[in-house]
Amino acid sequence: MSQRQGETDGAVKERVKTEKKEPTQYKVVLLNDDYTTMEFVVQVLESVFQKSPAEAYRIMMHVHQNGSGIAGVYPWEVAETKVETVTSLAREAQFPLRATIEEV
Ligand code: TYC
Repeated sequence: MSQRQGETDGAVKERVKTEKKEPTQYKVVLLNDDYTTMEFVVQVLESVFQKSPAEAYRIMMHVHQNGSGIAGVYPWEVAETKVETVTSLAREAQFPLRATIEEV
């Protein structure tokens, strides 16, 4: 064999990344409650999260039945702003609707 040390037929060893990368995207999660109206949640999903009426209704029902659900996935600052907007719209309408941020 005439191969030099460390070489194998021109193959280059690549390090396969297995570490988890820091998330650059965040889920905005809507939380269920007993007082916010379904209609208001659908309106919020349409106006703040740009969902179609059908998708907004589907997400709202998911939250209603499961306790929480993803309204959208965004970079950190966008997610933060969406949560603030939901919170202030809800406060204005006197509903206890809440949204939180989770890592993707
Ligand atoms: N559970 C509410 C009701 O029965 C509806 C609702 C859905 C509230 C989703 C909040 O994030 C929510 N009126």
